[in-house]
Amino acid sequence: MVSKIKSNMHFFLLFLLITIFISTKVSDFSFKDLFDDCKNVQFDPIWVITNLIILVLVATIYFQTKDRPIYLLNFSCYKPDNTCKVSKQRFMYSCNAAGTFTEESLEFLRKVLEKSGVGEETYLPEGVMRIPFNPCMADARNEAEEIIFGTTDELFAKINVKPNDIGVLVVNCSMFSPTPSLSAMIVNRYKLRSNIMSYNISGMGCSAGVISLDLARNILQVHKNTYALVVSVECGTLSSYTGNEKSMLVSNCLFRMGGSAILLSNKRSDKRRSKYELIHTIRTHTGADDKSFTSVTQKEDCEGNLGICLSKELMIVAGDALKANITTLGPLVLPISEKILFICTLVAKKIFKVKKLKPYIPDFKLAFEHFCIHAGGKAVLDGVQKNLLLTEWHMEPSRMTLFRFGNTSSTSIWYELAYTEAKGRVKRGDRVWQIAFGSGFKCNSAVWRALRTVNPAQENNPWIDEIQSFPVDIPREKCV
Ligand SMILES: *[C@@H]1O[C@H](CO)[C@@H](O)[C@H](O)[C@H]1NC(C)=O
Ligand SMILES: *[C@@H]1O[C@H](CO)[C@@H](O)[C@H](O)[C@H]1NC(C)=O
Ligand SMILES: *[C@@H]1O[C@H](CO)[C@@H](O)[C@H](O)[C@H]1NC(C)=O
Ligand SMILES: *[C@@H]1O[C@H](CO)[C@@H](O)[C@H](O)[C@H]1NC(C)=O
Ligand SMILES: CC(=O)N[C@H]1CO[C@H](CO)[C@@H](O)[C@@H]1O
Repeated sequence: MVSKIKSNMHFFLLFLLITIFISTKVSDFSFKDLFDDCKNVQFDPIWVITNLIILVLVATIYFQTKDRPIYLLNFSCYKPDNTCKVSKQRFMYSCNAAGTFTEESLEFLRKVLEKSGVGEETYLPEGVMRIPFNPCMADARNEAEEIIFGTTDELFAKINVKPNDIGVLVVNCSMFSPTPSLSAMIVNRYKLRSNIMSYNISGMGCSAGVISLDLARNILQVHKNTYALVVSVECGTLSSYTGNEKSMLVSNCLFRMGGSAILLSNKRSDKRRSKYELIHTIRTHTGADDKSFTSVTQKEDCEGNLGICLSKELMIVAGDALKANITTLGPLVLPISEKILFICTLVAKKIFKVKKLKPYIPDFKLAFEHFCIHAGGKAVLDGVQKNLLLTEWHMEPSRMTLFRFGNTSSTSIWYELAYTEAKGRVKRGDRVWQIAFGSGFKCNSAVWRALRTVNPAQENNPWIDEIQSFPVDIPREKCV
């Protein structure tokens, strides 16, 4: 209803202006007359005032119901300390030393690692790498603190906003929810104000980054003139698996530590100093389907070791969720020519029963310049590339993020955006599509428009020091 009123409002405003114009008694229309008339029209003051009041009223309603623009001021990604670096060799060494894995499992781990697209310089928390292996709550909390404060400190250094101005705080950490919560840790550290609206989301899987974004966006639509701080971290310390079930070993290999913090604003005056504007957030949840629901589960194996189990159907489920949401996103973002082609193919297929015709896959490269796809694993990236017909250039940020930082869960889409910036690819007006997948099964996307050309020389992000050495070649073979 509201959106209908909104879309009609433009016409209504125009209509009103025309009415006012005509009713100022410009009778026989010609430009010369108009000019003369303007000099000596007789305004009826009461009539003019009534019209003005109506105009102001309508304009107010229009601006009140219009969605507030949401700006991203700046964001930061966490770059862990060098002591946390794990090469494949060090990883295997720790697994060996842990003593809980059989020879067969170790061999399996090694194979998965080889083909995973994960490089030699990813990071794991110390709690996981320590020998002997016995992670505890204190380790997890240390890890969380280190990542959260590291990223948030960096973010505050980048932007000129007082912690006291922040009205909304969303913290998303999927596998770890201590008491007092992670959001309370942030409020305490930065002395945020007492009426802050804080949310700690957890257990939402790898797409939580976009979910927390969507939540912040909804809150910012209601509360005027505030800033929202969104922090995503992944704490793997307590969720690493020590059993020998193959389906649960996979995520051990891929998962790495990471964190990101972003600051959103709904003040119109912030447009000048912002990097991106949020255009759409779209969420799909296919959890009603049992196959989707059970595709990623945390459970105990037969020996009672807790771990995350990835089902064989994961890739199919992910493809379906993506397709569903593309169908929604397409009409919002695609240029007219692509929409017409799409409809024509559909009509040919459905009405004229042209059997051989393949469904038309719209060219999303026309709608976006940059793609940030959740780097869950190589198979996920390959699947998306095939579905969306993307080139290697478009996949580069995602593949390099997987290579350099591993599967950093909900934060990977921010490392990818940081890569794109570090490469100097972001130009004013560019559109960016962030796609995140997660357990549940969910596929969520966020669409951004760049408000300025990003100059990598002035940026500070985890890629800057080493960006010259990318892209690297990654062996192309089929894998998990
Ligand atoms: C943030 O989401 C990630 C994704 O987990 C999820 O694992 C993490 O749980 C969420 N964190 C938040 C904040 O929800
Ligand atoms: C948020 O933190 C509180 C404790 O401060 C906890 O009780 C609650 O379960 C947490 N919520 C989530 C979704 O983790
Ligand atoms: C990526 O890491 C998350 C968090 O541990 C995990 O839930 C997810 O299954 C991983 N993705 C893949 C494809 O392994
Ligand atoms: C974001 O932070 C970087 C510092 O890393 C700074 O150079 C840049 O100007 C900031 N961008 C905006 C739009 O404030
Ligand atoms: C098919 C499908 O589930 N599409 C969903 C994608 O996301 C939008 C926005 O949340 C939903 O409205 C659609 O139903």
